[in-house]
Amino acid sequence: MHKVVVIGLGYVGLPSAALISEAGHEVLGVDINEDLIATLKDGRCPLAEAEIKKIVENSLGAGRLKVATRAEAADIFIICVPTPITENKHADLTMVAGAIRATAPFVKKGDMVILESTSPIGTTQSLIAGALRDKGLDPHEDVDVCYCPERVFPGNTVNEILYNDRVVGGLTPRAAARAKAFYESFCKGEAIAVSAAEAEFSKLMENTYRDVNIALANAFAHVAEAAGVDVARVIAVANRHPRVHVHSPGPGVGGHCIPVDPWFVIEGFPNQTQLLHAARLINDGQPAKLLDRAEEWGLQRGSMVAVLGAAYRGDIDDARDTPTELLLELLAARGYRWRVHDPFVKRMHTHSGVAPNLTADLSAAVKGAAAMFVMTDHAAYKGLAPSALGAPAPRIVVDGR
Ligand code: SAJ
Repeated sequence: MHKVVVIGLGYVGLPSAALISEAGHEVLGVDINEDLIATLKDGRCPLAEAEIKKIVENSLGAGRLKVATRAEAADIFIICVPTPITENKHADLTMVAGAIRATAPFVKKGDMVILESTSPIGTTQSLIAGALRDKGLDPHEDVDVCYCPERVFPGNTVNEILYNDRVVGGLTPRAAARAKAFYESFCKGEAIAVSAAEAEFSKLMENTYRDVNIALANAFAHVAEAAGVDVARVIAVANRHPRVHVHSPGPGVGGHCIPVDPWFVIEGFPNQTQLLHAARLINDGQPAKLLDRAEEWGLQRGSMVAVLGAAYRGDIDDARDTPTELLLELLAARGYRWRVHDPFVKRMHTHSGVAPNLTADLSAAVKGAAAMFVMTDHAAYKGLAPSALGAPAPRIVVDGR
């Protein structure tokens, strides 16, 4: 059993810390957010996902998981902080740099340091190993340094941490083997040992694969529209081929990963990534297609529109980098007024500062709207009859899903 410090108690770090503690390790969760630490010290989990709440509150209540705003000595350190992109699509690694700077003073000879945050290829070597070297530790000899990406699907986090296979990348084979043994002590999936750079690339490859496939589906939808055929029917028959799996066209891709991670590859390798770049532009261009379509159908600028769905995908409360935000920016730029309905999302941060005007009342959102845009595949929107809107249906309905 090990003493483990988990730095960054977000959607991934917090449930991971709880699951590691459930497996019998002694765990300290660390976060710079004092309000969060106060809430957790109170025994409460601020994340809404039911399974996360259950496991976190259990391990806090039983005293297996402790939390603090500062790290302390341990054998294993795991960094799970956000890695966003800047407005100019550059990887913003300030939180990883801050986390390793704050942690390095507690790392001693014989410890293992693991980065889980999605990062550009080479980050473990440059940032993590670099910070340890600055503290006088040899990252190849004195400490085992690893990159082990999280791969969880929000909404099913606990299951995916437990049952997904893990990629464990070491700066040295010894480090990878040690990480493999550690992950297999609390995960039921297999941990596959590779190099740190291979593990960094595999994470970016997985999410880029999804982005490019969704862009392909969106491109097929544009072709189908121009050809006058129903793209959903064509995809359904194409997918009867045993080796074809066309994804679903939609209003674009959201979340903290898929619209972000391909940029980490593009930034590092601009000459090798024309396809990746094109996919990003196609997916981010989807909200404009929807609004252009409504305007072709006669939507007048200045009018009120209803936007159904803030979450980036169905039946979750997560609105990070949602395509709805891109639509709102366009609505603002073209002089519209809007209301956004979502049954789950209570707060929505927008990069541009555009107000989301959120409501959980569907009839209030739709009342007096000249058009309605369906942006999220919430189950509640499926087969929604005009009579269920609680207000006269808008004349123009654009279903992005
Ligand atoms: N979407 C489509 N069409 C599709 C599938 C998805 O338009 O056919 C849209 C969704 O509506 C959403 C966006 O794409 O807006 C992204 O959704 P997603 O289903 O790809 O899932 P995420 O972003 O919640 O989680 C992904 C997962 N990665 C892969 O499936 C390769 C997850 O396993 C990762 O752990 C997660 O990113 C992450 O944290 O990196």
